[in-house]
Amino acid sequence: MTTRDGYLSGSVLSRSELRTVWDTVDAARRIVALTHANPDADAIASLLALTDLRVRAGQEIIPAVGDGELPDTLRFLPGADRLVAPETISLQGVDLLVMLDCADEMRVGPTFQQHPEWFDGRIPIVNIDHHVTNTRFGSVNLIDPQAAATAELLGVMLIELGIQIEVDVATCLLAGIQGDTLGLRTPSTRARTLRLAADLLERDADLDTVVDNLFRVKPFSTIRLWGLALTRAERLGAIVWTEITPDMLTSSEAAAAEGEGIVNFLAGSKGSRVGALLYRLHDGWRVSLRSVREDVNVADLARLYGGGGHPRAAGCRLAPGIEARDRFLTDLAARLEALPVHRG
Ligand SMILES: [Mn+2]
Repeated sequence: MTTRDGYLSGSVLSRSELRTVWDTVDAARRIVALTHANPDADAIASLLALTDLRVRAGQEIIPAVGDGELPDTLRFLPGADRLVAPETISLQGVDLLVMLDCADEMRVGPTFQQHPEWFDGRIPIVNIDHHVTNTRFGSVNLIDPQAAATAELLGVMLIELGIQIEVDVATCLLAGIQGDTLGLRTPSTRARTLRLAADLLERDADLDTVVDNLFRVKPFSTIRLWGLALTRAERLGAIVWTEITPDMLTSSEAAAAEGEGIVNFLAGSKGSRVGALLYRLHDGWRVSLRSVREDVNVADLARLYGGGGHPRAAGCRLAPGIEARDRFLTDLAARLEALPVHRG
């Protein structure tokens, strides 16, 4: 238990607000809980944590992912077998929707397209999220942009309200936090995030399994693909780049998604300002750009080539051919050369 001031000092949250949200959930007879399409660890973990809590409380709860997908890498999460295919859900008797980690209703993807009537206000919606862009679409909203993860927000709520956190819930919440903070390393990781992680460990959260599944364990095909891609890495001015070709995927027996982390690795190359990974596709190139530097905004750069994204992670598409690739890299290198350098 916490002997500090608690999690709410300096927070946008108040205990009465947390109480209102939890009472609303508690009072429901039948809940459908939803999270966004293309779910990440935070989305699934938050959904499964809430589900476990409500099942233990004897409540009926139907958890689903907006596109029905559960990535293989997240099957280790306790309670993953409770997820229901969204197309099988009937709202008969459902008196509350709980939406987790969704900045807006559209983030549930196919479920929103197929069932706009679920979100027209007839069934109250509890909206629990940490995105600064959240549209507050719920009838009850619990939004904390200071939370590094929706799982952090849930954990703060449970501890502040004195609700018992069993080991499976602790493991889920820790996984959500670890996922959204890339292992407690992003700038969104605050003192509260670390304190909560410690509190979850005290409740026997399985850190080893979480870290293994999110960060350490990978198929051998991934290692072979990384080897092929890293062997080809080159520097051009302030860019460190490489490519992934269909041949490389065939010889490593990897899926293209297994190469996603390579570009982050390249971006950490000392003295470089941008990491670039170019996927050769049949109709052109898909480019991922990353920077770890304050003086480079890759979203601005990507927009020059018809793409977009975030300041640290962005992407664009290029026409097919080696010439298009080299023209892009030369142009990008020249633009970086022209960008003022400042440390930080
Ligand atoms: Mn999240």
